[in-house]
Amino acid sequence: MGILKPTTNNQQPTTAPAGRPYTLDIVTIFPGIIESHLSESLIKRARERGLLVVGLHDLRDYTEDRHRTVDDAPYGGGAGMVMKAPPFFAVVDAVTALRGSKPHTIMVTPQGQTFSQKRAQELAGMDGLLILCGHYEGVDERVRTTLADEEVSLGDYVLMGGEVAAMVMIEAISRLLPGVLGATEAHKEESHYAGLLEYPHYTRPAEYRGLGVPEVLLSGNHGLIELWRRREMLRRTMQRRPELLLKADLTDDDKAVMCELMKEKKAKANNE
Ligand code: 6GU
Repeated sequence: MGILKPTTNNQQPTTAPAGRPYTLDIVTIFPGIIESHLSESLIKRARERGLLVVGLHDLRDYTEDRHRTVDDAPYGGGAGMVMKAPPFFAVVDAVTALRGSKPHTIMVTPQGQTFSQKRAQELAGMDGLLILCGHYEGVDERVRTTLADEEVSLGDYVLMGGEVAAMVMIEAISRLLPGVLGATEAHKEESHYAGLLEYPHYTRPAEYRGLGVPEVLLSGNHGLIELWRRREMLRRTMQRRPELLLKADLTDDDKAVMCELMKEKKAKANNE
């Protein structure tokens, strides 16, 4: 498989793209794993609307031998195989020619810096991205040092290959591109909501198997509902991820609510 062309359809984009589309190039020996992910739902729609242009590149298309070999035994001996440098150099050259300049290049590897929402935001602000997925025991060091601008990991555990990690990054970045999310969802990304966990959501029925819905949500009083939601965001964040509060944008009202929540908690503990 060569380059996956951006999806074309006859529909007019519902929103005109703000500028040039974001270009996302992915290099892998398992393009099939990633292809389905790029052809569904939110990412599919972003491509159809011209917000996102995707190139999926099979590393084996850039080998020169009959067997399309991408790995070899390590110099110095030892178990396992190492992914060869030349196919990576060739594919990066091809992507550079295709896009007019070399995109910011990320190697996904458990040795990288841990991925985060903040990094996703920064990467979404670039023109595009080239993601290199590694496999086997490792990748020739010259790929990391010469081709990759950075190495990124999802966390402290080891996956079999970089494809799933790349998909996580693609999804986190794509939803932040201008126009990809609807107005309401995009609003939540803004500072008011950022940095805190979400409040609980409910929808009909109002009672199900004896389980109710908080009265305030049925009241129609939007001011009270806003206050309740903010309070529940603070409550959840305090309970589950208190360290997030250090970086969150908190108003004086928030701090007052947090004091109340702490008193509530103390009173409860005393009653038990
Ligand atoms: Cl980016 N790659 C692999 N192979 N394993 C991982 C990872 C990446 N992030 C966490 N574990």
